[in-house]
Amino acid sequence: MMTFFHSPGSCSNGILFLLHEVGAAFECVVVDLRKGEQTQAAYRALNPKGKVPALRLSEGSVLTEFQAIATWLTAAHPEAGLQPANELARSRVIEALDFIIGSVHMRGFTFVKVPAKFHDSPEAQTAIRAHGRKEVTKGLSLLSEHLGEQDYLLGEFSAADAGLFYVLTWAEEEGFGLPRNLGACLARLRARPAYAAAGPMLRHQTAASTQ
Ligand SMILES: N[C@@H](CCC(=O)N[C@@H](CS)C(=O)NCC(=O)O)C(=O)O
Repeated sequence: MMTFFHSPGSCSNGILFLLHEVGAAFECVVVDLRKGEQTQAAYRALNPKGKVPALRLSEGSVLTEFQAIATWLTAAHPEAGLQPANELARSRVIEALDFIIGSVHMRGFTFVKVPAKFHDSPEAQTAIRAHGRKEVTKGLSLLSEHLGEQDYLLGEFSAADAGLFYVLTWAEEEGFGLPRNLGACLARLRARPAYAAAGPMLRHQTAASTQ
């Protein structure tokens, strides 16, 4: 069986959602980022990058990085019907996920949620947070434009929406006003059985940042 290394409320929420979407059999191990468990030797032995998500496959190897895990999950569970139909469709999923994770998360939310990682001074942290908020707002606007009147980012539900799910949740938590269509998309995602199945494992244990 696969083992999923997860921190509730973090970006690994997107992979948890997708694990349920594809109907994967897995056990979940919580990595408490607030306690710094990701930096401890036991976890570093699994994922030297000290990040979640990570997925230990049944054969024992460990897969890291959101896009890689998402791509693998849809390919390994063709019965779920989430495998892109052709190379262009596959590239569209990667294109969307790369923007969500590489830009909206890493160049936006990282600064909003953990400015103290970048500077000790409270003034500098305020400026870093403000910069992050600008980047997130820009990202949400591009995602909204991309979504248009479709139900999901690429029309039908895809792995890209697992990424969209976690950044929209963060946007809500951090008090960003979601454009109407993104708000409707988040409600649609929360109405899917995978959301109910993921349940309390999606929620922060406290309000402390788990970015
Ligand atoms: N590039 C990684 C980013 C993962 C990431 O930033 N994970 C955060 C949680 S949202 C984390 O583990 N942070 C712990 C730390 O930086 O110490 C991916 O795509 O999976």
